[in-house]
Amino acid sequence: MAVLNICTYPDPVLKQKALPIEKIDDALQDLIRNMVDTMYQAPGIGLAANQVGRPLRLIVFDVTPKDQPRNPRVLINPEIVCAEGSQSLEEGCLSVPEFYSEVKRCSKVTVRGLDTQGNPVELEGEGLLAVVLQHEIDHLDGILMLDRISPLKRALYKKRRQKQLKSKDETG
Ligand code: GNR
Ligand code: NI
Repeated sequence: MAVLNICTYPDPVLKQKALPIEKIDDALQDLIRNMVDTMYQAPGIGLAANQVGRPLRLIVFDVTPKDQPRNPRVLINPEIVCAEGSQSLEEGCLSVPEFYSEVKRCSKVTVRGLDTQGNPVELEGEGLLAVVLQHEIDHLDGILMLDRISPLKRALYKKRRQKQLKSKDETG
């Protein structure tokens, strides 16, 4: 089991558009396992490859309630093929430390991609699952939840984060 380092704002890898995966090889299976371990250890309910410094189109997620058995899900080259309705849910992001905000998103999405064996899969999600799928696929396009809130809230967070990083730097 290996836990990877999670990149945080303003790491430039978070703004990169991730490239499609062309080969599902052992190195990729390794990355997938490590991303799943990293997600559970964080703990988080989703993780995109950009967040661990690999700009590849790969996401893992698990929205199962804590009192139920884990069900790690993996999507390679995920694409939203259908989106409808709207909902606002409070979100957090492992790459945006100490920030929570409601984000308005579609309430129902259909996503297509490949599973770990390269088989095509289609997944429909509502509620929290729909949110996580949109949040993770945003990461693959270099978009953070910060880009989906009001400019004022964003500016306030950026200022707070800069101070936080500066004080960390000073104290070592
Ligand atoms: O762990 C996470 N929780 C979460 C809660 C509400 C909406 C989205 C998320 S995703 C987040 C993990 C993360 O940063 N994934 O990219
Ligand atoms: Ni995130």
